[in-house]
Amino acid sequence: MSSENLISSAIVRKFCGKLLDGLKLDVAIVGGGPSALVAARDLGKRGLKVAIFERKLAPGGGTWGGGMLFNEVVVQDEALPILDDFGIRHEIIADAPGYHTLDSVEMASGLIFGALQSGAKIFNSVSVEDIVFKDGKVNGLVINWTPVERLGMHVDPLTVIADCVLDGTGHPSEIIRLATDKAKIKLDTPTGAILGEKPMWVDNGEASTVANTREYFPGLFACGMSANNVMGGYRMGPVFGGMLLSGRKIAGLIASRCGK
Ligand code: 48F
Repeated sequence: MSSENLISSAIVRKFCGKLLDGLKLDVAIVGGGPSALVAARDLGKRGLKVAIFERKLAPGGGTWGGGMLFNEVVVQDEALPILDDFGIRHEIIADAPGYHTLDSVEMASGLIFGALQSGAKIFNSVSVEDIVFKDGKVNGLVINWTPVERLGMHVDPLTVIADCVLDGTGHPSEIIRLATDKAKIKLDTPTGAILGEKPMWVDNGEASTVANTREYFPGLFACGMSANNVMGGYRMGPVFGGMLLSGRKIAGLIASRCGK
């Protein structure tokens, strides 16, 4: 066999094995932002079969660009143990007690690396376009290649079955939106619907991100900005402690749901 052929067949075989294994999961996570990456790592470490489906080529969500493309972000004291678990460096801000800066590229790459090293899989350039909904429960995801989605090609998708689905899609809460629009489910919110994100209020937004991180319908969970959008929390901009703590909280909730 030629080198060209050996290389190509190795990639195809390896990827197909990974995809086959990813078609039935304990936890299917949509979106690879910071909250989802922390959740994936914590769940992977607990031995759960978990995969992230991320629309973009590069996972990491809103972490890469820092604040307005100044590639530094801020976290609070409470989130430092999570950064330390991933081996991501941070620096105290002398004149802002309780706050620390870190390089946003180190954060994005560190979170991705940590999630993968825990055993979680990441399928990038894959968009989730629908949910599997059977017997009154969310049972999984409907996936397709992002280029297929972007080009509007008429190509049928594949499905992933999962015990738990985590919406980590950020501000739009895409999966919970699909569930309310198409499956007509009532969420565990005061109105049964998505309340919608409020404008910026840093301290309030950070606290509500963690408080709003939970299960909103049997088998359907939300973390990060998605949770905040569902429960009408405030936004907070380039401070990321709440996102990291949200990922850790949801992993704990899902793991106890799965008996791990
Ligand atoms: O928004 P995002 O970074 O998620 P997050 O964990 O973090 C929010 C912060 O980055 C920032 C903030 C912090 O203060 O406010 O915004 O809530 O990442 C969400 C990821 O989900 C992907 C999207 O490409 C992004 O990388 N995504 C969204 N919808 C889909 C999706 C979908 N339908 N299928 C696959 N991926």
